[in-house]
Amino acid sequence: MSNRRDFIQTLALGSAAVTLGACQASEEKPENILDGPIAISTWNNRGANSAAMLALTTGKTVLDAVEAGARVPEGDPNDRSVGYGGRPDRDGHVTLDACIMNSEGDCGSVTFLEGIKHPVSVARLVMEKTPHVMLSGAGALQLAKANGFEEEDLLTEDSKKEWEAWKIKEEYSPVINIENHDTIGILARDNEGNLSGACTTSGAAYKMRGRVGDSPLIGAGLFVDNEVGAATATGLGEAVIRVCGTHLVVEMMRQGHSPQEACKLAVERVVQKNPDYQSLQVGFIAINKAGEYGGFCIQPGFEFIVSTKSGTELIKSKSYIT
Ligand code: SD4
Repeated sequence: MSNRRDFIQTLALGSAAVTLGACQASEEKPENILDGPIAISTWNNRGANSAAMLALTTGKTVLDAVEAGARVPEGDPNDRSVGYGGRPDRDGHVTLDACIMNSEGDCGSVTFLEGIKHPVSVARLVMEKTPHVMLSGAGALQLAKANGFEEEDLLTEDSKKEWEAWKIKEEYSPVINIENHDTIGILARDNEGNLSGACTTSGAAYKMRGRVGDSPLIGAGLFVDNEVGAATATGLGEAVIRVCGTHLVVEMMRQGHSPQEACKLAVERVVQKNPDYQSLQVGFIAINKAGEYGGFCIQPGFEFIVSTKSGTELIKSKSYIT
């Protein structure tokens, strides 16, 4: 709570005049409203927000902004949940999932993609250059290579060593929180209030070969409706898929809830549908057209990062379990 207040004070936005548009029906008091271009990402993806803000403030589109943001952790070998350096499946293969969605409702997605460092850009290719929404595995790789993407080994020495150590016991027990989640979901809003989003991950560490999580699924890991708002998810994909998590968040915003309240309601639905919720993490972040944002998760430990022209703030998410 104080974090949000501080942030709003820091940015001196208390007097910002904002039209609430689709969310005006809400009885809830608007909070966390920001002016101008905004980037918001899951976890401490500061570099991603910087890239997105650079794009938003240098004449690029809001779609360019989320793609540029998502590419930052994809290219970072030290980010063990995304792209190059991501933890492999149980057989030692790095398999990547990503999606992207623009303010017109166009979307593209790749799942089970191997050997390409920037799956979010391949997802954009699917959206812009094919009649489809989703391509998987060999087909996605074929499209990427046909469009000039270079095939490379994405398993770094460090990731390989960790996987070899894991193989001694071969227990699939994903640690529930920040210790091994830093998948990026990124949402952005341009000066005119147009929204886009992207989500990219190497998925759950040491998953079964072929496993696909929520991150590349439109409506689960990411959803954008430019009339209302946008949402993205992180955490245990299976739990997010079961409730069509981000579609649910956006629909809650359509009904008049603030992004904060919508994320909370979606987390409560995850909790209700997953009796083992105490042992798993799911976090949602959301933004609406007015520039209001929010986030909520099951376990303490999830954080998200918000940037405007005036500054960047890492925010500890409120959680269902306190
Ligand atoms: C998945 N949701 O594949 C992803 C994992 C994740 O931070 O978010 N990690 O289930």
